[in-house]
Amino acid sequence: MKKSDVVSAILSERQTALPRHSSAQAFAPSNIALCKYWGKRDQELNLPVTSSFSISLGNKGATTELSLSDQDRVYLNDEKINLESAFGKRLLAFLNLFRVNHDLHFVIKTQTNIPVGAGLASSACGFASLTRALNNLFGWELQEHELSIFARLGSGSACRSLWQGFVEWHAGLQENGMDSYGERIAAEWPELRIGLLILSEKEKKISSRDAMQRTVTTSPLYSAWPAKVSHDLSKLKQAVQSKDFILLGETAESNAMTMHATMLSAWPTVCYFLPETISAMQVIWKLREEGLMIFFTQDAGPNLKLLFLEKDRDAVQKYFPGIEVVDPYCKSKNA
Ligand code: 2P0
Repeated sequence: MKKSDVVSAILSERQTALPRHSSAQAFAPSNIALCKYWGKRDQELNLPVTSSFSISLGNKGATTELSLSDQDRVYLNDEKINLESAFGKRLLAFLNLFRVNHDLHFVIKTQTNIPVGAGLASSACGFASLTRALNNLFGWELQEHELSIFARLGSGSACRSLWQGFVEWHAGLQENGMDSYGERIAAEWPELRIGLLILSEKEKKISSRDAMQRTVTTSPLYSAWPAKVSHDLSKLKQAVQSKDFILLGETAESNAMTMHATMLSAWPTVCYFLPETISAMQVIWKLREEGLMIFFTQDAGPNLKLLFLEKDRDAVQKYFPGIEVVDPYCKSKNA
C-alpha cells in the first residue's frame, strides 16, 4: 500500500477541496521516547514493529507557518532548504500527498526552539507541526488520530508529537496502518523534568531510518526486542498512573540500553556512544548509588536526556551545569 492510498482513504471527498485559507500556522512539541520505536514492519508507511511511549517537551518544539505561493520554498530556522537535498525531497514528497493540483505551491517556514544538536530538532515536531498547519490551511477538521496517521507518513515518531504529556503510539496490526497512531495518555506529572545533555553536535554518521532497518535485518538480538517493549510499556503506564518515578526512570533507562544493545549487535555495528556518553552514564550511575534519583535515556545520537524531579534540579545541575532543563508541563504553549 502507498502513502497516497492512505491519504485518499482518510480525506475521501475532501481530497480535491482547495485550501480554505491562504496561510495557517501550528505548533507541535518535540517528544522523547521512554519506550523506543526501533524497527518497521512497513517502510513505506512507517509502520512500527512495536508500540512506543513518549513524553512531549512542553513549549520546546517547532512552529510551522504555511502559505500558498506560486513556487515551493522551505525555510528551517530562517535558512532556505535545498529542495534537491535528501531532506528537501522527503519534505516535497510529503507535501505532494496533499497537493490538490499542479498549480498549488507552498511556502513553509519552520522555527524550532530546541538545541539543534540534541537530536530533538529533527523530524518529529517538524512533521507534526506541518500536519497541523495543513489541517488548518485546508480546513479538513480531521480527527486527532487521523492527523497522527498523516504525521506518521512524514516520520514515524512525528505521530507522537501532536499532543503534550505522555503519548502511546499503538503499533496496530492492519496492513494499511489505520490502527497505527498516537494516543494521549490522560495523566499529568508536573514535577517531572528532562535535562538535555548535549555531548556532541556533530551530524550522525548513520540516520536513525537506516540504523533501525539495519538492526531489524542483521541483529541476532532483535527477536527479543518486541517482548522487552511489551514488558516496559506496561511498567511505564503503571509508573505514570501511580507517579512512581523510580519505576519510570529504571524502565526508560533499561529500554534505551536494550535498544542500543540491539544496534551494537547489528552488522556493520551501529554505535551512537561517544566516550563522553559512557562517562556521563558512569556519573549518573554513581550519583544514583549515592542516592540521587536521576536516570537517562538516549536516542539515535550520543547525547543523553536526563530524567529527574524538580526537587532534585539543583543537585542535578551541580553535576551537569550545561544542561537545558525542560518542564514538559510548562503551560505557555499547548499543542
Ligand atoms: C524514538 N527514534 O522512539 C526512536 C528512538 C530514535 C531512537 O523514532 O524513519 O525519525 O522517520 O520513521 O521517527 C527516530 O526515528 O524515523 C526515532 P522514521 P524517526 O523516538
